[in-house]
Amino acid sequence: MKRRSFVAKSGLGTLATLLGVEIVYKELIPKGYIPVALQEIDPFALFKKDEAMVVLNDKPWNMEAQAYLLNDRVTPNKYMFIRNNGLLPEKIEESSWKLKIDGESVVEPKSYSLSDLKTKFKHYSYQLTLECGGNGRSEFNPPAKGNQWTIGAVSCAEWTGVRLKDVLADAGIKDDAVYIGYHAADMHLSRNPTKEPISRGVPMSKALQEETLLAFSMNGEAIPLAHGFPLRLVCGGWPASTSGKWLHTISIRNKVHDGEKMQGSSYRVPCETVAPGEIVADEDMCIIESMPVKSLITYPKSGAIINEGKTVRINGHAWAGELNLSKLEYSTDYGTSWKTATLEKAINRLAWQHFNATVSFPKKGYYEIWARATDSKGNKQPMVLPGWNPKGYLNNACHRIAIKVV
Ligand SMILES: Nc1nc2c(c(=O)[nH]1)N[C@H]1C(S)=C(S)[C@@H](COP(=O)(O)O)O[C@H]1N2
Ligand SMILES: [Mo]
Repeated sequence: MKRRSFVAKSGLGTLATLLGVEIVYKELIPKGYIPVALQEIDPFALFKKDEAMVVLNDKPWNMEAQAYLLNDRVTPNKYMFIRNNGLLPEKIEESSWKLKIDGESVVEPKSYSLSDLKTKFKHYSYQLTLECGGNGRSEFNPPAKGNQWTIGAVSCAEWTGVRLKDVLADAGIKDDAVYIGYHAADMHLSRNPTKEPISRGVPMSKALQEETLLAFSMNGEAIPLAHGFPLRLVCGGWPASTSGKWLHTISIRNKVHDGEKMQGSSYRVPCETVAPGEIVADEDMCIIESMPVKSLITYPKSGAIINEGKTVRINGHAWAGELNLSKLEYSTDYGTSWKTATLEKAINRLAWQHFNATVSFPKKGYYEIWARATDSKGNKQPMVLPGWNPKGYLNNACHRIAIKVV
């Protein structure tokens, strides 16, 4: 995508937010005129992303990593995918930011400033895997509409904040609570203030988990704007769409949250497997909860060239939603035989687990290395595409890299 086309569509408000300055005389800018600074926007510089990240869309911004960029144990901002459903919030004032707890099932609606949250509640840090439900969508056939993610819509950063359960307990939860829903400050693409780009949530059991955070830091710093500054809900192991960015409200609901993108085929898949392309009735669709078992070979880069007789050490990560991994295997013969890699324990629950193996090849030629993870319940990644669904979610097929031995 050309740089100019990113910019033509971004608004002045977004520019002001990103640059951190007011655009003086903005009301005098002629209609249709693109300010010079907007023409020169470099999304990589703006979001502090590595230039090898791949932009899938600029309105809204969507950017993914490549496998070899995700080699760090803890994902730094520069390699973290961006998935926005709407436009970035245009004005964020940290000092006046409030988190409201409301809903049918709150005992007493309550508001907290960021400093209330930071001073009244204990802080916790966890490394949490966030994978977009649509990661891997590009491979489905018939194709699924939406961002054509390949493998790079996953991250595992360290998030610091307070536990959602501590804040909910402070406000008081009624006995009939079943779900929480988030509301956030980003804007609908139509700029219609009565519409929300996304407002999803999780059942109380997930909301009350120890690792479910109201986070104000990522990797030891303020959360970058694109990832939800100044406050974000983080629900590790679940579709990352449940981790609301730019969070201003949590509603405690007495029913399944019915916010934007909770219904229809949004973040829902057929409860039972269907044939590719089949039309699925609404009542036969189920909300995606814990993400399936998956892994990624992050070193070497696909296409690596290795000298004959040399071994190569492969590295990667594996994750399985709410579960731990029991095994990571790799194959160099298209899945005919598998060897076991060394799999480390997770640093905390819901963090991805690192693996490595030393791989050798019998002779010169083209090879592929395939990785396959198994979770603690014995579920294995499929070697090829798993169950088709209308929106192309949950593709957890084995990751494969190409190797040339010369
Ligand atoms: N407020 C808000 N929160 C949001 C989104 C959004 O568009 N707006 N996108 C969701 C989706 S679909 C995903 S996959 C993750 C992406 O998080 P990231 O951009 O920090 O990687 O944020 C989720 N939280
Ligand atoms: Mo997502």
